[in-house]
Amino acid sequence: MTDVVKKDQQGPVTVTPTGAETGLDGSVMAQQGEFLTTAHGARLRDTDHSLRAGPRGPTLLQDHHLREKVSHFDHERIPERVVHARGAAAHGTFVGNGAAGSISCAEFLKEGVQTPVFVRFSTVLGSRGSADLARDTRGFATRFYTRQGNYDLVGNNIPVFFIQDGIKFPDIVHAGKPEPDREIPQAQSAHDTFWDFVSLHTEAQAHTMWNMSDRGIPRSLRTMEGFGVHTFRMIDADGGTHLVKFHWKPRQGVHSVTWEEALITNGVDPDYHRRDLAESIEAGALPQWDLGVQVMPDQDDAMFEGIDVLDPTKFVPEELAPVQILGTMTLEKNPVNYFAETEQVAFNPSNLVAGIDLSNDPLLQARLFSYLDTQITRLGGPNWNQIPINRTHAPVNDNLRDGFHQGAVHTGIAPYSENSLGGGCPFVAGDAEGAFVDIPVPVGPSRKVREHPASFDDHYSQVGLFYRSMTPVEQSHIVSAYTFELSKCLQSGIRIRQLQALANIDSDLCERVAQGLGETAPEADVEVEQAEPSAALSQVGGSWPVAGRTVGIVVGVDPDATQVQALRTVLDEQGVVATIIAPHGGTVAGCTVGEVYAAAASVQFDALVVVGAVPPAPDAMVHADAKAGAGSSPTTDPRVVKLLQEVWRHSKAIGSINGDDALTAASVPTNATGVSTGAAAQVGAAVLTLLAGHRSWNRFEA
Ligand code: HDE
Repeated sequence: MTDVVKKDQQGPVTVTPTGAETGLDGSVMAQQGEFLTTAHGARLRDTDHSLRAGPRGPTLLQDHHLREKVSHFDHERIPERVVHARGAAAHGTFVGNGAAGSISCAEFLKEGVQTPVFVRFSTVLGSRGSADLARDTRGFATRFYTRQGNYDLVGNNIPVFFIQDGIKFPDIVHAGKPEPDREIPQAQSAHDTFWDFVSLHTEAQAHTMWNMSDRGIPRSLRTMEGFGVHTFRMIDADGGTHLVKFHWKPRQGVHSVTWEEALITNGVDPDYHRRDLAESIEAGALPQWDLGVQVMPDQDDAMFEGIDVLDPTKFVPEELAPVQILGTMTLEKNPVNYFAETEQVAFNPSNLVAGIDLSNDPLLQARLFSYLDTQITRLGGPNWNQIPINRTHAPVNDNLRDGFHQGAVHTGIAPYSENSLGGGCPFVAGDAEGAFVDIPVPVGPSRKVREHPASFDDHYSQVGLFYRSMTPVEQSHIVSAYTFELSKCLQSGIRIRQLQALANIDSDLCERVAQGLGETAPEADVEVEQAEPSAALSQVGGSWPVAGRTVGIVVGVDPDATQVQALRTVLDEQGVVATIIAPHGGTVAGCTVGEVYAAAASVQFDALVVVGAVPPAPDAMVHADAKAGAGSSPTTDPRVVKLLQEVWRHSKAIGSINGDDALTAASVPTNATGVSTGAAAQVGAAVLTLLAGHRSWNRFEA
């Protein structure tokens, strides 16, 4: 192979379609030899000219190379995922810590066991080319290539779901996707059909509230929590069963962007999340999550502390069941090829291993059918398990045969059980051989019905709980999000119906949104039992590692090199990624320029430090840029003014090392919260402290 796989990349492990390790280098699965060939290996002399009847004549049907090349190109696209079409993925390793011992016999959770993983993050509503910072739920799907077969934990970054029964999934997705007449809006819930659905189906209010909160616009895929959503069942070595809810806790903390940052990002860098993930892995700032479970007794009524754990619109507050950490996942390598890996990976909640089983959650039950079914169309037949990224690392002997794109060359004549002609092989396995067990749990006396249990009728108590668990600044983001989204609904009936739902959730929330919409806030029309707020839900107030966070250092043509270098050293020591922003490219103050004024966007940075004077550069269009909102100043480049104004509005840390003129030009008070001035050591230390808290939250309330 002539093309190079970069250091930060890794392809699928080379196992055969039936799971046998080949031990071969991944390059055997890629292009071979140095000559251009046809698909069947014949070397080609010319790929620039079609075969024609003379240089000015018609093209001949005989041109096998033209037909093969164009025909293959014609079929390069496969159907995008009907949901979660836009995604980004990475390879990594999960290491169990053994704490699962008393609840699950799953081998990959045992202490020190290392399991390769492939994780795909996604947005739900947008199509494959949509922007990353849509207000939406994020998919968080993890495949564990365990020695007992693939285990797929196909979760989201929000612990509750829109619907209680999988039969409603096509309805919510049809409502959330772009409206079918004009196919707009792309990747957005701010439109009539979405709010029509959620205001009519009030079970959707819980998930909608999470989406309207800062959780709907994550800062990075690295700073998202993950949730299994449904309740699952774990089986211990003695056959005891436990109900669990899965959590992924990001080591970097749970952080979001502001709505204005999301809008700017979608314009200046619609690939922001996938770029951030890939670049952090490339830079060695490896994203990590702890996997944990909330454990609940496996009782016949599936109730825990008054919460119906089979209702996927409900979550269990961590105060009621703490998250017990079972191991840690580190993402270490980027995929080599987006299509082969990130696009073709096919997750399936039915991929289970011994020690983990399902609950009766009716949403989960429908998924067990859907994922298998959808791959048959998306990946063109029943053999999608044989695509390299989907291959298990465990031996496969499944008696499944033939079908489109069969990659295995099966031997023998008896692919049926039981047989005598194949010597009885394959044999069924017992407990000692690690067989998967469908754990026998009581079903209880029942009738065949299309009904939900009465406990599914409470659509509001936890939604109010969530809102009241937020700090004031987070609550005002929620108010703004509802107001924005509902103001985009053309039908007033939908707005009013949603206000009624808000009135049932929280009267303060309802009044504030109603005021923004110019409507009258209705009174609640259902009685809701108030649940205790959960402090664990807020993203404000903690302190997190700063490694991997980004700081822009804005300089003029001739800054004080000692100060710039000193600041860089302080930041580098903590693993913070510093970028020099200068009037021109190349080198300034002995440092490579990362961004020029013309290209730098505030949303790339968690903090900004100005070093020295930053007068308008020769390419500054003072009047035009000023018109775009920057304001003109004889002392400061308008692009820098704009950067500072945005960073100020977004409550990010700002520093000045003899750069006060620029701050003044941007109307940033030098003595305000989250603004530090002085020499490099002092400003660097202050910026690091502010980064650890993510934002200067109280600036929002100012
Ligand atoms: Fe999915 N979902 N889903 N979903 N889902 C798909 O499967 C579906 C649900 C989730 O990165 C599809 O391979 C039904 C809940 C993620 O490849 C499809 C129902 C949760 C991903 C499908 C649900 C999810 C998908 C589309 C209701 C969070 C992306 C392509 C019963 C716990 C996986 C595909 C990836 C993808 C169906 C509900 C998460 C159509 C019918 C709840 C993260 O099969």
